[in-house]
Amino acid sequence: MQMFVGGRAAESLSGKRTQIVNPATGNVIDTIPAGTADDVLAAVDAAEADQPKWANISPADKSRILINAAAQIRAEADSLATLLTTEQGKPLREAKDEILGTAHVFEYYASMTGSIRGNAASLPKYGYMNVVRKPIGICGAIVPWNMPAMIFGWKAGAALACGNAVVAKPSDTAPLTILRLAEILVHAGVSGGAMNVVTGSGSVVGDAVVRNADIRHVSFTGSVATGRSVALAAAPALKRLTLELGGNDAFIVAADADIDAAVTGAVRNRFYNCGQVCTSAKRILVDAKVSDEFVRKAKAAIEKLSVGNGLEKVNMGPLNNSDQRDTVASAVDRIVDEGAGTIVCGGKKLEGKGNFYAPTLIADAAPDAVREEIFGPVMPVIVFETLESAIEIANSTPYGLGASIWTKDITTAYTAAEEIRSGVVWVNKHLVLPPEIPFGGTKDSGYGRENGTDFIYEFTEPKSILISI
Ligand code: TXE
Repeated sequence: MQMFVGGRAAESLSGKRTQIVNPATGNVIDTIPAGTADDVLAAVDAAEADQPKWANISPADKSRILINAAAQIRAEADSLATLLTTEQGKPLREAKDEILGTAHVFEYYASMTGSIRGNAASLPKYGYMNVVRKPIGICGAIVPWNMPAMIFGWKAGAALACGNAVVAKPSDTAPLTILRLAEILVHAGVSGGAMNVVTGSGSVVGDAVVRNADIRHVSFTGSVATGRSVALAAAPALKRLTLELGGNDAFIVAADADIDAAVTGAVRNRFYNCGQVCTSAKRILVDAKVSDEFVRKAKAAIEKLSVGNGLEKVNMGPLNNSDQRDTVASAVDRIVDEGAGTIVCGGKKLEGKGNFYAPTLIADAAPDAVREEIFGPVMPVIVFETLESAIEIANSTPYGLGASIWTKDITTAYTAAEEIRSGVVWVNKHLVLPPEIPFGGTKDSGYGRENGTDFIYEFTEPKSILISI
């Protein structure tokens, strides 16, 4: 595939290309341009030229364009899902959910174009004050490989709804679906230069997006380490940032919970997308009174999960890249070496081509051994004695993205929701994130919010106008 500059397919000025590999087979499925800082400059020029045109389209017309793009995404859902599975690894059913979810994201933003508004007041002695929300101009969108279509939708949908141009930088292991989505947006009517996708590495293209002074806002989803370097690199240009940097969500099962529902929820969440979701249930905290039952039922459910090429009927695909599989394997090996948990099932790479790792259950995990996020198919179960200690363990990591409490008791639910320091708390659910819900974290999980109505504060800037009398 080619990249996408000024509404047109383009080669990199470098003339070089990078291979995209199917994580289930190790086969090369396509190549993409290895972009450079000059390609980012070309995208910024195109964005600068067309952003005012896009901003001046009426809210109703913007809405129609985003709705038409969503309709096209729905019409192509099967082929987009196949493309996503082939580059990312997730089972086809999950890929289709993500594509349809992405269509919904654009429908959501289509519904918001007429609601990008500030406020007004009559100020005696001074006149009428109007605060209008203006587009920022050009927004950078740095997207990871785990949910590429959906996360691109969050960033591009919000930026476009507010009248901005977008320069997107997909991950170099899952860029293809995003390239097709960008093409769909332009065909639907987004002004060409308002939609750019520059492919290439994070250290070259990503860095150039972050440092470019004409890109006034960057929304970044990725690791804490890269998020920190993005914040430092953005500082000289005094650029606004929205940072979503992963999490280590606690999934707390109280003794009074519906254990079967909790087991189903935990297994579904933890192994969804091969465990590679920022807000998946990464640490399962279970009350000692029900922990044996929980582990026994979870083991039975996990052993039923089929693992294989996402294009076949499987419950779980491979990890997206071999580095990620190595990182997961060494995290599990370390827990075993330290005697900080007992492997109940899994705990090893699977033989053959592809980045497969067995769905893994670790019982009696020591809280300190799983302080760092394990971004893969590993479910550590931590046993707790009191709700207070569960909340303390939940809060004991550097992250603060999501958490859930499973209980039938309103006081338990309320206490956990109040005291867990995270951007989202679910009660008897986990990982439910339609675009209507504001999403983002606290502590090392980053700052700023995507979606909900909070996106307006991230993707516009206020202008106060006083009309004197
Ligand atoms: O992330 P990176 P990686 C976590 C997860 C995973 C780890 C590493 O724990 O194991 O991060 O994954 C671009 N300037 N998450 O290495 O490096 C990069 O090209 C600008 C959690 O893939 O953060 C890609 O597009 N951009 C997470 C994006 O940043 C740069 C999702 C993310 O890459 C850059 C993914 C730079 N200097 C991983 N360097 C979540 N929050 O859900 C890289 N990039």
